[in-house]
Amino acid sequence: MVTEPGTPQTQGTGVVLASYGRGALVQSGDLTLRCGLVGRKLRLVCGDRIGWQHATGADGPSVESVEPRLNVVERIDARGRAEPVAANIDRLAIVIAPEPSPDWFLVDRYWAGARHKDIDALLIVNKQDVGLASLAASLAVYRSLGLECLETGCRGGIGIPQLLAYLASSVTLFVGQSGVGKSSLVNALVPEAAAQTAELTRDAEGRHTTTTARWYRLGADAAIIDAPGVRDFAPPAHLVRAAERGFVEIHAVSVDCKFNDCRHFDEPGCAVRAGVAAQRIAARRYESYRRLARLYEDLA
Ligand SMILES: Nc1nc2c(ncn2[C@@H]2O[C@H](COP(=O)(O)OP(=O)(O)OP(=O)(O)O)[C@@H](O)[C@H]2O)c(=O)[nH]1
Ligand SMILES: [Mg+2]
Ligand SMILES: [Zn+2]
Repeated sequence: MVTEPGTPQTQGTGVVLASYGRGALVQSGDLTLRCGLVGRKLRLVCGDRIGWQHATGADGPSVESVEPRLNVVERIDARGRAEPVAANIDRLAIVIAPEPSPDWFLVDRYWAGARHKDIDALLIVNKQDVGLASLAASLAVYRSLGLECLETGCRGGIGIPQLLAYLASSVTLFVGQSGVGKSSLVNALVPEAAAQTAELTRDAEGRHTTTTARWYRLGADAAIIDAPGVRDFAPPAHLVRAAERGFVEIHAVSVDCKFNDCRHFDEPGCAVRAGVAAQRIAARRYESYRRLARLYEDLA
């Protein structure tokens, strides 16, 4: 694009920092623009790559086009409908903490969702200053399954340089229960972020909280997206097989099940249940698998 010296830039490309109903906050080079949308069909989500234009006589810049998405991470709302959270993600960082105590089923669902979309996953274990002893046994299971686990503490900056190095050259979406410290981590990683943490925004009941996904640039070619504490998150496909694929250890032994279409519930000759009985597969992970598989059956 060519702009004459002195004239304001009238068009360009950029990334959606945050999406609102009929508008979006866009980063285009060094410009941060509040854009309207052209056309009624355009639906944007945080992380979208877009083209914008400021037409002569128009009130302000508008988003004109969206590049095809590499992927989109969705949550399932109360009515079972998929709602996009963010697009063009390289990695899902699942954040947990000793307080609020982890919902391991939710962790399993996030990880299964990432696997399903071929997105890298990372477990961030925050609030190290509070003490992580209560989580050690569960973390050992995830580490043995090959899930990277990094320990951090926003109080005292523990593990922040290591996390920063890990997140280089990629776009990472932070997810996890409300109050685990996602926004606090974003502020520790990107000092100018001013992400809204519990101290800054309190809802009617005096709690926190982040309400929309927000993109933050992390050096030249990396970014992190702070998402609201998503209580309900599900991988996309409504298939039992999809649930299975999300669990590395279950998927690995399923080839030895007697039936090809074994759901690993109560079928005879099931290698997965044999693995659980022999404690090669953690019973709690198997329970997560069953809950997710049943959820898929209910949605189908
Ligand atoms: N002790 C301790 N407290 C922390 C740490 N990180 C965050 N907190 C506190 O945990 C509370 C919640 O932090 P937030 O960053 O708002 O949590 P969040 O995950 O963004 O929450 P939602 O936006 O509601 O999803 C705040 O009171 C933080 O100060 C930490 O490493 N140690
Ligand atoms: Mg937050
Ligand atoms: Zn089976």
